[in-house]
Amino acid sequence: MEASTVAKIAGPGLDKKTLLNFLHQMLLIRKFEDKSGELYARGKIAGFLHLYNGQEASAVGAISTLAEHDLLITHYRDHGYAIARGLDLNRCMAELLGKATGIVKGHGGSMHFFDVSLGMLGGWAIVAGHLPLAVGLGLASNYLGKQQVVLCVFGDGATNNGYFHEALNMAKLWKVPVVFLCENNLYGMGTAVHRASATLEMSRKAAPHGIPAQRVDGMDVLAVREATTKAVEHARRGDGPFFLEVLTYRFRGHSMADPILYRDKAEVEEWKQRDPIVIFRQRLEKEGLLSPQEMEQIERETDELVVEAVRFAEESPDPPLTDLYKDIYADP
Ligand SMILES: Cc1ncc(C[n+]2csc(CCOP(=O)(O)OP(=O)(O)O)c2C)c(N)n1
Repeated sequence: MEASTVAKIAGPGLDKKTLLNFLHQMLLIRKFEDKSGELYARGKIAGFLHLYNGQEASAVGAISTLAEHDLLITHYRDHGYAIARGLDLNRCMAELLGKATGIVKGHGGSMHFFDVSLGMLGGWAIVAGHLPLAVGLGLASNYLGKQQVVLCVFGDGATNNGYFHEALNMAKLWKVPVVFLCENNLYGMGTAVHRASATLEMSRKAAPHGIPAQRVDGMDVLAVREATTKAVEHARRGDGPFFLEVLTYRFRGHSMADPILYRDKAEVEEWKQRDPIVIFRQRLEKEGLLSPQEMEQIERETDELVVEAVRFAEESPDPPLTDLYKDIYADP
C-alpha cells in the first residue's frame, strides 16, 4: 500500500474506531437493503423501492463530514443517507412497511424518509425537484447566519433536468453553502448515461455556472470523505457552492420493479469486484486495523440491528384510518 494511503488511514480524525465505524455503517446499509429487497419480494412493502447496494461508500464518506446542525436533502434512493445520518433504523424499516411507527408515520414510504431533528429534509421523488429546495435552504442559512452547510444528493439523470441548471445558477449567484453531490452510477432507470447526457463527466456541468467541481472514486469511502471535507469547508467558509461527482455503480436494478434487461452481466460483475465494502474491509485488514474477531463482531451487530428493525416493524400497528388526511399540509 502506498505511504500516502497509510498516512491517510492513520491520519488525524481518522482513528481506528472511526474507521471501523465506517465499515459498520456501510455493512448495516447493505444488510438493511438486502432485507428490504427480500421483504418487498414477499409482498410486505408496497410502492417503489430503490435500493442503494454498491453506493454505500458515497453516503458514509460524505455524511461523515457534516456537523450536527448541517442539513441533508436527497432524492428517492435515500435509505443509505438516512442510515448514515443516524435515523432510527427501526422506524426506517417500519416506514417501508407502512406502519404508524415509521419515520414519517407510514405516510411516506421508501422515497420520503425525513427527520427534522437530524437535519434530514427528505427523500424527494421528482428527479432534480429538490435541488431548488437545497438552494432555498442554503439561502435561509446565510440569511439567518446559521452557517449550516446543505448536502444535496442526486443522480446523474438529474443533471439533464432544467431544475439542475436553475438551481446551480442561483446557488452561485447567491453564494449559498450547498454541496451538490451527484452520484453518477452510470444509469438513470434503464438508460445508460451516454444515451441521456451529452457530456459523460457530470462535474463539467458545474463549469458554466462558475462552481468549482471535483470527480471522485465513489467506491472508496475515504476518497469520498476527503473530497467532501474540502467541499464542505469551502461552503462553510462562505465561498459558495461546490459540486462533487461521485463515480459509483448500483449493483441492483433501478427499483425492485426493474427486470434489468439493459445491462451486461459482465459489467455488473466487473463493478462488483470493486465492492466498496469488500475493498475497505481488505484495506483495514491489510493495515492491521481489523482482526477476524472485530469483523465477526461487526457482522453480528449489524445482523442483530436489522433483525430487530424487522421485528419492530412487523409488530407495529398500521396507521389508523383517521390519519388518512393528516400531515398533507404542514401547520405554519
Ligand atoms: C421529473 C421526473 N421525471 C421522470 C421521473 C421518473 N424517474 C424516476 S427515477 C428516474 C431516473 C433518475 O436517474 P438518476 O438521477 O441517475 O438517479 P439514480 O436512480 O441512478 O440514482 C426517472 C427518470 C421522475 N421521478 N421525475
